Amino acid sequence: MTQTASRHLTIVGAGLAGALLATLLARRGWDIDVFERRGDPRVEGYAGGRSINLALAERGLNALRIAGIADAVLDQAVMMRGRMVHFADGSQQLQRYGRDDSEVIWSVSRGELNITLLDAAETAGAKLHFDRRLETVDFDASVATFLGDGAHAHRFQALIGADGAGSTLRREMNRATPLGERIDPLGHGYKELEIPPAADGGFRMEPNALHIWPRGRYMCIALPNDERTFTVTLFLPSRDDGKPGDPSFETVLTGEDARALFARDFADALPLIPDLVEDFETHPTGTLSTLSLERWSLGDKAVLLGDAAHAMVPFHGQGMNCAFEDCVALAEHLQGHRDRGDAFAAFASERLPNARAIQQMALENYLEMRERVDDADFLLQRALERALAERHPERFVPRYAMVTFSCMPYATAFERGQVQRELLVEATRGRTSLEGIDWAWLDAEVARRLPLLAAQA
Ligand code: FAD
Ligand code: 8RB
Repeated sequence: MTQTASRHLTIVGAGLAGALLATLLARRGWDIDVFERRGDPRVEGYAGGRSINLALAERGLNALRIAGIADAVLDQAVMMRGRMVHFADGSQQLQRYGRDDSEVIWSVSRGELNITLLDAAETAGAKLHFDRRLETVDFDASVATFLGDGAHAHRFQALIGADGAGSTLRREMNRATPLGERIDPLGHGYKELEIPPAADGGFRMEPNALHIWPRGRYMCIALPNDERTFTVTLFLPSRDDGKPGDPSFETVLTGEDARALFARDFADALPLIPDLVEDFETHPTGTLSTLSLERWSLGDKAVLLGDAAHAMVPFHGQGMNCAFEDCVALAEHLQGHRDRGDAFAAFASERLPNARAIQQMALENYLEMRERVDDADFLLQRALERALAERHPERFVPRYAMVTFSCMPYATAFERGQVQRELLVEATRGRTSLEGIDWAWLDAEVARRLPLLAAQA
């Protein structure tokens, strides 16, 4: 399709989504400028310094394959086969995520991933401009102003907002026409701590797992880094609930408070985190919220994607994966529509319901991770879920697997997940084991309520 004179796009933000989108579009012949607030991490080192890792799953990996960089990223990744649950009594149990090593997630370093993506974008022909922070946008004049050694006016045809949860483009679009923005704070925050390598240079815990310490109203997790460290994240309620012994960021204030909390609740992790007190006091406490908008685009002038459009809580490990899926979808809509405004609108109407679905599933996964992993009813439902998935692989796929190991629309995973959960609850009600389950009835209900996956795709 020819789009003379309108093959130019300006991307705001060279984070994960911005750099990937630039690659996808530049490879298809688009003329791309990317403006990034920070310096070039390939020159200055990755801002923030600390090693932060992310879980990469099938949706993100699929997008990286399309961009031709999946192998380069996997080379630096650590495989995570399942959850390693650390119980309060010190025992541990690996709960596999998938059927075998083809169903795993990957821990990747944000800094290294961003660098791989920036190299790919440049190789594809995108022009990257660092130390350029979007400040204001005049949509009538089609001029954006960027700051960084002075003010730079940039004439644009269209702006794509990949500038993250605190998006300036979103703020500017909202000023022009309200986007129907809503921010729902979770009421829980997080703190990152580090487990260094062991004295012999190896990992101090099982490397091929995502570690979870579920403790009811709060939890810790840890992801491996390829430098043989782990990044530990402590999630706690922000406010105190008044019950003695329930920790929150209001009561766990100092590094010593944190050490006491670990000694009581995460005793096996405490000796692995030598700088716990210092880490706790020097690292900022992060806040978590869900951002939703009713509209993502402004005519043919601007569109948002990734965290700028739909920041979510982290508990499904899908923020980046979803942002990458957005990039593939937007690139396809831009190729497929003659009119750019139509492409933006079609992109938003495809992705908005899917973003809502993963945002909701991410909220639900916090409960599952922090309190349900060691609950008897939950474990029985889990056992039945595995049995049904084996009996009906073409119909019954655990929700976690639909989200993590497939690229079916999130909204479909959400809907099928509801039906499956109802079945699991009905079939296990009042039971303590799978003995005596009415398999004939269950098999018939599965066939009746869950259409064949191939038929739905
Ligand atoms: P970002 O990656 O945040 O990029 C935004 C970019 O825009 C940045 O480079 C920023 O400097 C730039 N920018 C901002 N404002 C301006 C401006 N005014 N002008 C120019 N540039 C600007 N997701 C997962 O899928 N799995 C995980 O395991 C996971 N773990 C996470 C762990 C942590 C600690 C955090 C914080 C997030 C995690 N996420 C994870 C979520 C994931 O990081 C985000 O969903 C993803 O980075 C979104 O990509 P983005 O490009 O939309 O935003
Ligand atoms: N943002 C993850 C999962 C699901 C694991 C499971 C959960 C930390 C901030 Cl909390 C979390 C998952 O259900 O067994 N997969 O990947 C990543 C997670 O947290 C990331 C590291 C994180 N994201 C602000 C902190």
